[in-house]
Amino acid sequence: MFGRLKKKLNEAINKVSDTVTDTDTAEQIEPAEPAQPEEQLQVQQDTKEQQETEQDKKQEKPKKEKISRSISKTLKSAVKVVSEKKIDADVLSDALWELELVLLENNVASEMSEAICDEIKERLAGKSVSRFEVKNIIEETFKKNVRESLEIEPLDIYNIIETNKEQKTPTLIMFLGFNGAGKTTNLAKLGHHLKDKGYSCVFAAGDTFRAAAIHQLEVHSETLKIPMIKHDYGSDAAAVIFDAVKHAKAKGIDVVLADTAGRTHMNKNLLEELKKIVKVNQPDINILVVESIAGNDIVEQGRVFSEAGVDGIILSKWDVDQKGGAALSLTKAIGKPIVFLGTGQEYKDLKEFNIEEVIDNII
Ligand SMILES: Nc1nc2c(ncn2[C@@H]2O[C@H](COP(=O)(O)OP(=O)(O)OP(=O)(O)O)[C@@H](O)[C@H]2O)c(=O)[nH]1
Ligand SMILES: [Mg+2]
Repeated sequence: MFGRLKKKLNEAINKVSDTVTDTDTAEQIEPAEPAQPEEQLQVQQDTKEQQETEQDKKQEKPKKEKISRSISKTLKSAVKVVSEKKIDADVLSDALWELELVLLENNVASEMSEAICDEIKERLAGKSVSRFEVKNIIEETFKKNVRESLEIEPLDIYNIIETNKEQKTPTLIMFLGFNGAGKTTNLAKLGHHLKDKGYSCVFAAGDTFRAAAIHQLEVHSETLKIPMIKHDYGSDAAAVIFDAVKHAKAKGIDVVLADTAGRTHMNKNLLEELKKIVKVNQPDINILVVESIAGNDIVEQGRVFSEAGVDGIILSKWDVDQKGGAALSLTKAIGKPIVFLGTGQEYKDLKEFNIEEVIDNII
């Protein structure tokens, strides 16, 4: 995940850095001195020279000291000459245009790509900065924007479960999403995860639509030793989930994990059915499962399923190395947090989402 974006981003950073190759010398000579705009540098230099000359007049310095001072002066002016090499606005524009294309190709939403490039331009154009600083500024700007897009109020599943437990009510977590997104598999993984944390669970076989869907969940139920409530194929999904919640209340089970049929925005009936399931059962948490490999489609999926209500996202198939920017665009588009990453096909392959880890993965 993000492998290609990372590679391209580094290529773009190198390209912009190449416009300031000469400033490498400045870094070697005086790495600690922050680069400054030309005028500012000149003013500072002049003031310093004035002060030094006045000081010289006041005190008669020994000859040796004067020599070392002149060496230091020569070094300083060398630094000044090389760090005065400004970044050419046109060259920078070209490089940033390429960076923007790379971001777009990787499904980073156009508003975010534009914002990143505009900010980099503002911070670099016409400035005298070292190659090292160019790299830092580009990385910083990118990370800042990614962090902002992912920093949405988190969904604390465990807190919701605990609060409901205090009121002796089960927590209903319902899985929504496109056909084949990974709903059933990640539902089973979450069941395994919650059981590991000491919560009791029951599955609700709410996909009464697709042939073999009930059987698929039943296999997970048997393997994980988590009970399951099911009706027949073709029956009312809202009623199955309702029964599972009733069962959980009667047995003091902490969490109901409800599967639903995969559906697309093309299928109005199935979307209406989903809204009905939500209305009847009022889930505590609706989890939208989207494939991280689905590209920008997931933004559209997010918007459609938001009509039924989405509280959090599971990004499935994170282990399949593909374009990653769409995930950032999705959270920004629907304003809901990514809660877990699906990282494989085994029960253990569910990872709590960590912003900093994802950011470090990109750059
Ligand atoms: N590599 C990988 N495969 C996954 C992941 N999550 C699910 N899958 C696979 O994706 C395929 C579809 O998963 P399901 O859980 O059946 O998807 P679904 O959304 O329930 O599908 P429908 O019920 O048909 O809409 C299966 O082969 C899963 O093993 C994941 O995180 N990584
Ligand atoms: Mg399914």
